[in-house]
Amino acid sequence: MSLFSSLPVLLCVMTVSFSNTKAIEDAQKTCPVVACAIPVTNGTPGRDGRDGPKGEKGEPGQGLRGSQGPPGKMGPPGNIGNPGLPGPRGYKGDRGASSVAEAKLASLEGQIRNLRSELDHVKKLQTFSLGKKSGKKLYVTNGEKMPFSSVKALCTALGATVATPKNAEENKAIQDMAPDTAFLGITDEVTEGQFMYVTGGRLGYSNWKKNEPNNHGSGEDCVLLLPDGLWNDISCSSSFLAICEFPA
Ligand SMILES: [Ca+2]
Ligand SMILES: [Ca+2]
Repeated sequence: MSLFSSLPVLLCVMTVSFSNTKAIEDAQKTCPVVACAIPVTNGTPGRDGRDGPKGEKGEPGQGLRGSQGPPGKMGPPGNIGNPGLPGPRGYKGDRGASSVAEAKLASLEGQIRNLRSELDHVKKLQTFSLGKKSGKKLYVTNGEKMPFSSVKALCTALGATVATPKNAEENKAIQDMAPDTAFLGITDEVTEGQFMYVTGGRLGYSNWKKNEPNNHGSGEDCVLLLPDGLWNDISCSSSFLAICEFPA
């Protein structure tokens, strides 16, 4: 190769050494390609580049749908639901045994009303003929004399109590109806000297005779109503008139 044939290459190298973009472009324009390019053969392919970014999700495929699988296992039972609304009202039933019983009950109630009315009437007659009424009490005697324990048992069996005056008016009422000396429902059997009602409670009224109660002799724990209305403590085992007291 002669010196002249290599001259354009040298000129190009010198031009490029200016390191100026404009100069490079001019040099490329002015330099014949044939003179600037050094003939080379193609190299081997480079390595594969890096994987690109993940693409967008594609459309569902158009392939055939698989057959349906077997049913899954039964799940756990759910919670108990709220009660439902009440059902519609049913038709009226036939007259049953209860209505018959109701009719009998109504009949019995009527009979009870009649009996009460008759009983009230009898009580009024009894009050008039047998006893003396004071306030809300009715005093009745069978005219018999007996120990205090028997008087108490008799009155209890009748649903009554031994006559017990709680004030002067009641004391007078018992005195007026009693044909003889009678036991009162008062004793000091529990504590000597402390007289109490046999139905319970301490005395709220008393009408003792002078020098009584004296707990005379072997002891006197019961109370006697004398014909003059005064009281005297007496032996409970002695026998006196029984008078019972009923609520009117
Ligand atoms: Ca006594
Ligand atoms: Ca006495």
